[in-house]
Amino acid sequence: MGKIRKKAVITGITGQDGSYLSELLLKKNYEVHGIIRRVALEDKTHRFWRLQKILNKITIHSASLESYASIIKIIQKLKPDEIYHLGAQSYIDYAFKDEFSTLNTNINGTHYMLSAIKDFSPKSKFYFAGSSEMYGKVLQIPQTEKTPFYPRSTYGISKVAGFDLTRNYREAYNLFCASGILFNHESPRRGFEFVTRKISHTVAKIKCGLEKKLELGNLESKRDWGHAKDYVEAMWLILQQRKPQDFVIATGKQYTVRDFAKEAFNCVGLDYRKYVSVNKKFIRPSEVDTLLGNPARAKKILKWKPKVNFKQLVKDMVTSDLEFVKKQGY
Ligand code: NDP
Ligand code: GDR
Repeated sequence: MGKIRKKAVITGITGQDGSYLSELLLKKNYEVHGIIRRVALEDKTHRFWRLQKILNKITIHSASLESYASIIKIIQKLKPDEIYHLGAQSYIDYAFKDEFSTLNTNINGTHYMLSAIKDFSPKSKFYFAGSSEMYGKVLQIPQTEKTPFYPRSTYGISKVAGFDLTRNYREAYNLFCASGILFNHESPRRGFEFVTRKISHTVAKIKCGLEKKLELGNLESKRDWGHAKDYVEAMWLILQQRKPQDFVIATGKQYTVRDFAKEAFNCVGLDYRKYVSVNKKFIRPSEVDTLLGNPARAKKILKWKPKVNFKQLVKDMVTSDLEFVKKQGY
């Protein structure tokens, strides 16, 4: 008789992290279930691009993070061992454009998941995708699990609310609910609207003669950038602990947007100063100027540390986008 497979449910499975996490869990012999919204099911070619290779190994369920009724049906039926709640409106520029839906999806979605677990599957372990954006206008450098939050966007506010809800369900109902406070993590599967992918993709287009310039916003903004493949490993480790606890997941190193652009152009033998300019339309109404995490606790307790450094990350993204542009022609 084979060992019983652990069952995991992932919201946001079509996203960058959802796809890497699915691959990791499949490698660990989990039964992987994904919750997907209807609109995505209707546009499989575009929305499922990150999952193409594993689509026949996972089970897809259609539900909406905006509907409690649709969530409970799935949680009640599956009673999974682990739930990774990654589904969210995650792009900060958009959070400024549509504050209401960002708050609704991110806060209610998390609340519905937690409430469904409490009432229908209290043994499930729950992971919440917290973010360094919760620190916003930072009150301490570097940021640890004890640094107070000061969010600067409705996205950041929604993540603080999700973090507090997760902690409250842990304390009030004795559930295994834990948050990772993840700093920026990137990869060739990053969405095109985020700055790193915008840079790597445009660099590839410039190198192939399909584009002439790269317009960015705040070049001096500082981020602690890691590789998504390393960060989904940390999510899994957080749910393997005996006690539910929250962890900062970061590299402990910081670079500016300018550094990222410079390194990306270097990868193809070009000087970024000839191509990059600032366009005010990409500057945010309230910016998070600097983020730097201290991952000491994760290192000590989870035995986690990032394997990919900044240079390797940039190279991975640019190399992959060169292949992408050559193949797709855009
Ligand atoms: P992505 O933006 O790549 O993926 C987001 C996922 O959420 C997609 O599957 C998307 O589905 C789903 N989603 C978005 N809006 C809704 C909605 N209204 N209803 C249901 N599902 C929705 O994000 P990442 O993979 O990069 O991030 C995963 C999680 O981690 C997010 O919660 C993000 O906020 C958080 N996070 C990310 C960090 C990072 O640097 N990447 C850092 C810290 C936290 P669809 O395909 O249908 O649009
Ligand atoms: P961020 O990621 O806001 O940190 O959120 P993003 O890549 O969008 O911005 C990083 C920094 O770059 C500056 N910037 C630009 N950003 C974009 N998108 N486009 C530009 O042209 C540009 N020029 C400069 C931004 O102002 C910012 O300072 C990401 C998301 O994945 C969140 O979901 C997650 O929680 C956080 O990371 C941690």
